[in-house]
Amino acid sequence: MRIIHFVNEGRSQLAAVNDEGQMFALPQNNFLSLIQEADEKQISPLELVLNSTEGREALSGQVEQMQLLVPIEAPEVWAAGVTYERSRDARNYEATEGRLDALTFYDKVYDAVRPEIFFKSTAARTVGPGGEVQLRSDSVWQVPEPELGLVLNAKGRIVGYTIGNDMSCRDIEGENPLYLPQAKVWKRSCSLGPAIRLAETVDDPYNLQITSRIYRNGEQAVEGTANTGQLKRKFDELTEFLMRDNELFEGTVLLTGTCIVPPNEFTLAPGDRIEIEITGIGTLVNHVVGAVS
Ligand code: DO4
Ligand code: MG
Repeated sequence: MRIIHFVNEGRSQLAAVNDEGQMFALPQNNFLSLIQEADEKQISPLELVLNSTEGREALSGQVEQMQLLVPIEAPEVWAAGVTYERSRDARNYEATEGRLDALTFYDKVYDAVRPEIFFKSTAARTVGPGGEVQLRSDSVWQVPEPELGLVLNAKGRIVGYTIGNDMSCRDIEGENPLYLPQAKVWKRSCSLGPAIRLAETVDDPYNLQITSRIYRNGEQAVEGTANTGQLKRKFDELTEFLMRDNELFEGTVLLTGTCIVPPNEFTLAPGDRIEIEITGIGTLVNHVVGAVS
């Protein structure tokens, strides 16, 4: 069961979409209200959705025709890093200008007990499906990072899964790891969507296929695939560290790290179209725009 947030006759609305593609209107206006209500009633979001849609007629139309909005206005988006071998190797390349001869802090964090977790975005900096992600004006090496996103309630329980794009500047981060916040956080540097798959309806979150494609001038420029089975960490391990001595807000999203990195010579350009697909969640599509001052 997936939850979408869309515009209907000028108003935003939620709907549940079952595996047959049938859509059912939900009374809650947004996903935050849905998880809050489920918490108050001490039932799972899935139970609440099933109770709310029981006996209702399916909506006409198909998800592909809807004007989708960001599925959750996450108060905070956090991200884990260097959780896949591919990411560790890419960071080592950036940080050593390709020398790859000495042990780096990326090697260390990959094997350490404590994972890398950083602050990525706020609701105001995050765009939704079909939205425009923006490039930084002071970077010449920018890439999307396709990631599985965990949607958490205030107690740190995973209530759903979504797709995230952790837009990143490889040159800024590679120059000095202390520049990480600038390599990761700026206007429209994060996107989420197109839907939230309710956690209880995912058979095995460690076996989800992730595919990323970047189109330039209508032609595919880059494609990559990976599987969440390649993740070095467990989701509970990541959420446990995020919650340590921290207050978690309802609807926080935790991105779980990238496993797909474009070839080293590739950098995003205005006009590019980014597609990120994850099994059972859908395809997140975003358009790249140049820096806007
Ligand atoms: O160490 C920097 C960031 C890593 C990251 O964002 C990732 O692995 O996805
Ligand atoms: Mg990342």
